[in-house]
This record gives sequence, structure tokens and C-alpha cells, in this order.
Amino acid sequence: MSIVSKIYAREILDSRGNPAVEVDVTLDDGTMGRASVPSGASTGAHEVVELRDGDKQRYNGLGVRTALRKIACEIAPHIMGMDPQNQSEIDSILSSLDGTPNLSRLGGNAILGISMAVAHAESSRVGVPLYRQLSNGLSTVLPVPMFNILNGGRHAKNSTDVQEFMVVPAGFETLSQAVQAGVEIYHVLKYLLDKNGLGTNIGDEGGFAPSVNTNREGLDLLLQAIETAGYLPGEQCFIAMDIAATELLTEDGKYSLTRESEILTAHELISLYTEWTDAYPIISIEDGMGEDDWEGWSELTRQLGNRVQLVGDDLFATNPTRIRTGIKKNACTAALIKMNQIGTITKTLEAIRTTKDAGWATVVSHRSGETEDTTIADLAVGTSVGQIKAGAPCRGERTAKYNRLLRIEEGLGNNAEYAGLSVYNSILNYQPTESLTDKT
Ligand code: 2PG
Ligand code: MG
Repeated sequence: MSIVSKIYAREILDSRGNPAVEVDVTLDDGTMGRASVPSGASTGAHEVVELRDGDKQRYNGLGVRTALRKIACEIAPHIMGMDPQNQSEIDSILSSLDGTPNLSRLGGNAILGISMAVAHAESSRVGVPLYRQLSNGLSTVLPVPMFNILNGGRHAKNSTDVQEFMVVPAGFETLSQAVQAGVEIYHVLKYLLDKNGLGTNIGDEGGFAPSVNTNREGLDLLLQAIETAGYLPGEQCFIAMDIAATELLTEDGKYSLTRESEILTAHELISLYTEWTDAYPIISIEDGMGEDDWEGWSELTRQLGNRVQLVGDDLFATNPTRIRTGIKKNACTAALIKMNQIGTITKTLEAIRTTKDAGWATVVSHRSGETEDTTIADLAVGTSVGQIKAGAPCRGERTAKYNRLLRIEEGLGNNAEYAGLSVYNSILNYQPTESLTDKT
């Protein structure tokens, strides 16, 4: 047995050039675990809160020195001396030290930094990779990567309203083949944008951010890129979208698509998704409705749930209680998992379990403001969720996650199993029922 002997936190920078919390947890045998905490831009109202200094003299108010002080003075004294094997006990102490439901007193960034660093310290103490530590001895599956190759919304001004257009190379035998396809399609997209004079600047997640006229053009570009790269749309490569619809909400609960100059009701927006799904190989739609539009979500699931994976992100904020509500309401068919939405490893694992137990799909996700930390790659493999989104296959903080997955694949050798199309079985085998088919 070992105990935590030192906790040290520092301010580092994330991929947007904003301060982020990094924590080193050292054990009495000298092993150390390090983790850093990402940050969102399209943050949901139900997420835990990150503590920022608010001091406009430093980093435009975004410094995290207050969080570092909380770690040193209010958290570390309670965690020192604890056994890092007891992750759930440590996490529950972290939550109760904070005492608020959204971790606003000590900060979700302070708390998650410690929680993750403890997990890393324990895995290096035992001498096994973190994914294996998290798998509890069960066999693991490598996730399908969702590459966000066209950025819009809050991640790229002047581009689409839709926040993310992702290419999903599910129809391959191995993760490395899937990564290769994603990268080649990304480069072809750049070529196509350049050829069409659309601009090849990139957004926060490394995807291109062209000034297209409509959201549908984004779909056209992705489809064209898949085909031009020589891959089969709808067999090898699919399209996923994150609408981030909360960001589109008007004051009276409608959805504003500025590219189309249209304001749509939930019902009309669902019809638009149905049109898109009829015309393109769309396999997944994330945050198709606003974060509290439960009725809209249920209607969306009734209409499209058996044809497209419907993923709740802002809707659930990785909160097991909200996921349970969603399951009761049949609100969608999958949940997005972001550790910094809920604040601890233990709560994250509970959210994954709750989602899986309902027979739903699960996607582990990065944030738009990332660091070089690769914990999410290990989390996705260790819990065998089957899907991960970590941005474009470009920019160091994004490729760090994909590179970690490639190393894990290599380490697994003959035991490496790629989730591939199996994740989408229920959607891909969808047959319209008689009542829905044209009987004429
Ligand atoms: C999302 C994420 C990550 P952000 O909406 O899914 O892509 O964006 O981190 O800005 O919330
Ligand atoms: Mg999202």
C-alpha cells in the first residue's frame, strides 16, 4: 500500500491560450500522477463550474490561481495520507469538501485535476496503463473516432451554425485503418475548400472553418471529401454532427439558423434533420435540441431514434441523475461523457454505467479548449464505450488523444479489438416498419 504524500497544482495553458489547472499527485513510494483539466466554450447550464480568478489584470480574468490556492489550502490537507486505491472514497471527499451541487465553491477544475491525477498516480504505482486500471480486468474495445473536420458555432465564427461536422470511419477492421481514413479525408477536405475558394482557416478543434452559405453545404463538403478520398460513404465512413442546439435557442424557445436566415420550431428542426438524414450518410446527431427542451428531445427520438444515434451532451452534462431522467423520458439513444462536466472520475464512471445499463450508446469526449492530457483515450478504452470524439486529426492537443489510442492499439497487439460498425448495429439494421412505409 502507498499513500498520497504530496499534491501540487500549477497554472498551465490550454489550446486556446487560456489558463488551465494541472495537478501532480505524488505517492510516498515516489510515483507521481499528473493530469490537466480542459475547458468548454459551448458549456451547458447543468455542468459543474470551473473556478476562474476574475482578475482582469491577468489573462483577461481567466487565471486559475484561486483554484490552485483552494487545492493547496482546502483540499490537499484532506487527501494527503489517503490510499490512491480508494478512488471513489477520495472523490466523495472531494465532492463533500466542496459542498455545492455544481462544485462552485472549490471549482470543478480544481477537483477534477486531483481526481484524475490520483488515478494516474495509482496506475503508475501498480505499473499498468490507466486504461487497464479502469477496465477492472475486463477485456477492452478500441473506440470509433469521430473526427471533427469542419468547425462552426461557438468554435469558429463566420462558419456554419452547426458546431461540428464529423467524419466517422466505423467500417474498418482496425483503429489504425480508421485513423488513416480520417486523416486522408481531412486533407482532401482542405484541398476541396482551397479549390473552391472557401478558405482553409481552422477552428478551435482543428477542423476547417469555411465561410459557407448554408449548413447543408457542410454536409455536401464532407460527403465529397469522403468520396474523393476514395472511401465508401455509408459503408466505411459516415457523418456525425454536433448541432449544439442550445446555442441556437431564441428567447421564445425556437432555433435560429443564421446561415439559412430561418427561425424554426423544434418540430420544424426535426423535419430538417429528417431531410438531412434522408440525403446523407448521417449516423449520429448530438445535441439536436436545447438542453432543457425535453419535449423536443422525445419527439426527435420518436422520429429519428431508430435511424440515427441521438446523443445528449448539454442535455445531460454527464450527470447520472439527468441521464436517468432522460432514460425515463426516452429522450435520446446515447450520452456524451465529459469528465469536466461532472467533476470526478467516480461520477464519470457512474454516468457511463448508467448509460450502458439503459442499452444506450456512449461517446467519450474532449472539450474545445484542451491540453496535451490524454486521459480520455484511456477512459474510452478502459470502459469500452465504443466511441470517442477528440476533434480533428490535427493540432497537438487533438492528435495527442488519437496518438495515445494508436499506442494502446499497439500495446494490445493481437488482443486489439476495434469497435467499428458493431456500435451502430441497431441503426444500420434499421428497416422501416410497415406502417411507416409507403403502401401504394
Ligand atoms: C461539445 C464540445 C466538444 P465544448 O459541445 O461537444 O466538442 O464543445 O467543449 O465547447 O462544449
Ligand atoms: Mg456537444
